[in-house]
Amino acid sequence: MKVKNNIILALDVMNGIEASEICEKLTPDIDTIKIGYPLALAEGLEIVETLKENFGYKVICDFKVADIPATNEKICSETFKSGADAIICHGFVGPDSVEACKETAEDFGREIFLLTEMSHPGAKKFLQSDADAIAEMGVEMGIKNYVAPATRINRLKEIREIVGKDAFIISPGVGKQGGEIKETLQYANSVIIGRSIYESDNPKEALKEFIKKSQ
Ligand code: NUP
Repeated sequence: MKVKNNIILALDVMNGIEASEICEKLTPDIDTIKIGYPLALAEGLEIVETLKENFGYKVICDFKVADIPATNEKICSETFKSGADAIICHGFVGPDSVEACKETAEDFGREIFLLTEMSHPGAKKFLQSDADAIAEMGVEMGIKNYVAPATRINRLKEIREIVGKDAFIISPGVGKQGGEIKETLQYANSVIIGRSIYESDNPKEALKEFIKKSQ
C-alpha cells in the first residue's frame, strides 16, 4: 500500500457529515483513511463507499477482527464487500483465525494488517508479552502488513526487526497518545493520526504541521 505523505487519517468522528467536512479540508494531502467501529456503527458500512467515491481514498477498516476462523471469514467478507481496501485483524487469536482473514482478503484481492502490540498503556498488561510472537507468526504466515505502536518506539523498532525491512508497518499513537511523527517514521512506513487532526480547530493546518515535522 502506498500512503500519501505517510499519514493515514483515523476518522473516528461520529457522523458522515462531519466526516465529509473533515475530508474536504484535508484532500489532497491525504489519500488513505482508517475508519473503525465509531464511524461504521454510527453510519453503517456504506460510509466506506461514500468516502471512496467522494474523495478517492483508500479505506482501511480497523475492525480488530478477533474471533474464530468461521466468524472472521464472515466479518472480512462483509467488510471487503463494502469496498474496503484493507482490514486490521488481531494476532492474539492465533494462526487459524488470522489465516481465515488472510484467505478472505486474497479471495477479494484486498489486504490485511496484522495488529501486534497496541499503543495504549494497558497493552503492557497482556498483549506486550506476546507481541513478538504475534509478529513472528505473521512472518511465518507470509503477512506483509503490520500495525505497531508509535508510543513505545523501542517496541516498534523490535517489531520492525522481526517483520523485516520489506514489511509495511502502520503506526498509531502519534499526537494525542504522545508519539512523535519523525521518530516513528524511522521504523514505520506510515503513521495513523486521528484526534490531533480532526479535533483541531484547523485540521488542514494540523495536518500540514505533521507533514512538516515528518521531514
Ligand atoms: O494499537 C492501536 N492503537 C490505536 O490507537 C491500534 C489502533 N488501531 N489504534 C487506533 O488508531 C485507534 O482506534 C484510533 O482509531 C487511532 C489513533 O487515533 P488518535 O489517538 O490519533 O486519535
